[in-house]
Amino acid sequence: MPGGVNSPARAFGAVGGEPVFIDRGEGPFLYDVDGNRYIDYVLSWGPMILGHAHPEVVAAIVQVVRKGTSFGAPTVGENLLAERIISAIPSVEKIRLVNSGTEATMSAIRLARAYTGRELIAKFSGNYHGHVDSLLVAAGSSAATHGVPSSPGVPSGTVQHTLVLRYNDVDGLQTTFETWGREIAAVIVEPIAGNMGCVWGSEEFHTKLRELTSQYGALLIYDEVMTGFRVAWSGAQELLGIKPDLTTLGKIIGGGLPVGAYGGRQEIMDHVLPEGKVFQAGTLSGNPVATVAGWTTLRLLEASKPYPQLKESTEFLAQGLQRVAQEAGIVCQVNWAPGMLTIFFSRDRVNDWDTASRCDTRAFARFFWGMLRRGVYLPCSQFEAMFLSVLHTRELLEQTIAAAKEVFTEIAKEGFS
Ligand code: KE4
Repeated sequence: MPGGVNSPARAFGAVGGEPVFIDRGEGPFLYDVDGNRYIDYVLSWGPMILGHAHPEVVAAIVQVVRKGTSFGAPTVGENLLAERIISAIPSVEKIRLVNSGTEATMSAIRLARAYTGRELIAKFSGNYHGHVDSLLVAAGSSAATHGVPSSPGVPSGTVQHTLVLRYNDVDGLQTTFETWGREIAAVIVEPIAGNMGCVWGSEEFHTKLRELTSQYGALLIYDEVMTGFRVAWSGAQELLGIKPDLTTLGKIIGGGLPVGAYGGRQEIMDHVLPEGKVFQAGTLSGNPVATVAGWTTLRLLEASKPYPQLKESTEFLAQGLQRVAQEAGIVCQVNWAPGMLTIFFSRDRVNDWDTASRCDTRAFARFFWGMLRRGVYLPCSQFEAMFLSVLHTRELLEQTIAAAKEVFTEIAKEGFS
């Protein structure tokens, strides 16, 4: 397998050395094949908000899988998952389940172009929306990590219809729409970015984006693959108070199995085949095993609504990390949202790709390895977010902060600042 991985995000290219091979997960922990235990802040890049191998999720999967894995025919289970997502997110009136976040964003883009009859798409540098050709331009996540923000193999003809704007640049939005507004089919955005590291879109930015897309007849697509059911029950759109036209989802809605989704206003979604003419299909879309894992995860989240606790835990960890870095003489910026955070090795506040890309990635790599050796498993890139589960107890957060204190002290002695 290229690089020994099935997704470049897992390769330790940005931090050096060989990836750890995981044998099993249990709650907030991972255990590698040598039996070492780690506090897991990757959580499969977001899905495992309830922790690994949650007994009720496992039991639901076992019960369903005994009846067969996939039929290629309608099932009750996919309707239950669709209904629960629709009931959770007011802007989503109708939804199509797919197998990944990439399929969700790819389909949402196609739908927006068909619905508006326009071709131009706008995205933001440092935002990552999966490996869709038309969106692999100035992308974040492992595209940025491995220094290929615009990938070989993407024809120039494909990306000539993609405008790349600067995240949080309100004036840039205004200028772009004054010039191109009537030709833009959709703007796709990570409402709280995670793929350049964690960066909030400002209230002014999101308000202006919603105003301009409405004014010029472009669709607003909130890519909540990462933030959906993580930062709040109804996602970042609940925290921001903005109603997008379409929302893309993934990760948590599959509970660790392959599920993505795109949904939104019924009169837009009714253009999707077979209701409408926009083609999109998938052999395993909505399959019984993946949908029951997702449905059970959402049922448990809805029952416990752990978001106040998740916010409090993330704030506690963010403040603790910032404090011990300062005490060790290490300058860094800790950006956080409920359930996710990033330690940026930067002197400047990080609020877009330009500032994120100036981080000291060598310092990050040194910090990463120091924490790994102390049993704390972080995302292997400066341009990713750490994730918390509902099982990351205060005790585990304190252990993490103590480990960080030791590592910051170590790297300060090595000349990092
Ligand atoms: P997937 O195709 O990987 O399921 O989803 C793509 C995607 C779309 N939109 C957002 C906001 C995302 O964060 C992602 C995927 N995120 C990366 C981690 N930042 C997945 C990790 C990986 O690529 O292995």
